[in-house]
Amino acid sequence: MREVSSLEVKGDTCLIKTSLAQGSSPVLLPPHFCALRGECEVREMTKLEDHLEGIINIFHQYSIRLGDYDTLNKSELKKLITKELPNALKNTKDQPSIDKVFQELDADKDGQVTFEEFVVLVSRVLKTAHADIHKE
Ligand SMILES: [Ca+2]
Repeated sequence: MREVSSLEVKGDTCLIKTSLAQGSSPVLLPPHFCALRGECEVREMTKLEDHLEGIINIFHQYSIRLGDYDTLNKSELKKLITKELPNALKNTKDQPSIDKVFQELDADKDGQVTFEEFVVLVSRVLKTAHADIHKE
């Protein structure tokens, strides 16, 4: 069980900090988790759920910077790849490589990478990481 160390309501979102064995990790819960304003129903997240939500949080950290807050343009994708995936992807500082990744991910060719399109990259990185583990 996680122990809740602090609980804060911001607008209609609850910020709940829980204590984990490894340290403290903030968990942002969407409004439907809140039964009443000022009172939150705390649901314990599993490790996998925590990691999955972490992927969404990272996507949002970059998608909110420019233009549409929920999609990545090329410069946001470049920053995300350079800062967050420098070991998983090769040539992350090389513009032609970034252009290629962006084109591959932007399936509907609207010049923006949505979360659904971004998941393709996450899936590719995960599959490569899994294959690499079995090589050793
Ligand atoms: Ca797109």
